[in-house]
Amino acid sequence: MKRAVTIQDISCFGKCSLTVALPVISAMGIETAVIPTAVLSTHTGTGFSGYTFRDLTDDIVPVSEHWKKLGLSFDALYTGYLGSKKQVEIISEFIDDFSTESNVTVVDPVLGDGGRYYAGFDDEFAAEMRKLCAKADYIIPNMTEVSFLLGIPYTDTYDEDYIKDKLVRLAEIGCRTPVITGVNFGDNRQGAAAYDSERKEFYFSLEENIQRTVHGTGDIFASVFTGAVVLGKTVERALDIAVKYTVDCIRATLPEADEMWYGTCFELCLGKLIEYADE
Ligand code: PXL
Repeated sequence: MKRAVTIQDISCFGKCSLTVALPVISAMGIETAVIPTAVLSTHTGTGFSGYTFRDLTDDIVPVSEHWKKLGLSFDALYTGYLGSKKQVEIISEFIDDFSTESNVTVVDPVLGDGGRYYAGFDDEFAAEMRKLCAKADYIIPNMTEVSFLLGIPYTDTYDEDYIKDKLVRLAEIGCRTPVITGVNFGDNRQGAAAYDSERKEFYFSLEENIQRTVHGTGDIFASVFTGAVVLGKTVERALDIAVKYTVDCIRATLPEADEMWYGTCFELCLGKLIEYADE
């Protein structure tokens, strides 16, 4: 059986990070170990204020030391939302310890959305995250995160050449295959783009653009993409599966007015994900 470890926070309510990655990757038939980096009462995005935050940075090294003694190994090391610069440094060491010739490292550099940082993040934190990205085989930023990682202004208006140029610049950070999410060329499509810097090939996967923003779609996309790569899918296929599933989830959330304001109803689509992973 394939085995991944995902390292990110638990937002106890709000459907993101670990409460998405664990069910999604498990549903793809992959054992999913976790290292929770913090426990929050809710996510920090739109809709919530006054959330609690318990930092678990001090637990990461002991977990890692124990796993080293046990001789554990993983087919994927997948990081998401991380709470502090110190935590990024520690996780960077974890990646040094657990990455091998045959496994993959996926870094979702969670920094912000809509041109703005999430609460508590700034340029210094982005610089630390950029160093982590240099160690990854795959990074999965949205356009806001691309702008913070590259130190360029955020824009939501661009063409294919703009995206290709940014993908090449992201690869220059040191990551083999950058993936940009939320790509939309101003028409009725939205999706993701990737660049395999070894093969020098670009891939675009675009589906219907549903004109609603729901929280947690980045985590759904990154989890499915990671699972697909672990299952041995090509970058092109992993991109297609992750885009298709994310769109399914957004579509399934539209009628759920009670939940739409804080999260995405990915649970309603897990059955389809299993089909996509088998194709
Ligand atoms: O969805 C990314 C994410 C993960 N974890 C926490 C967050 C967010 C985005 O807002 O606040 C705690």
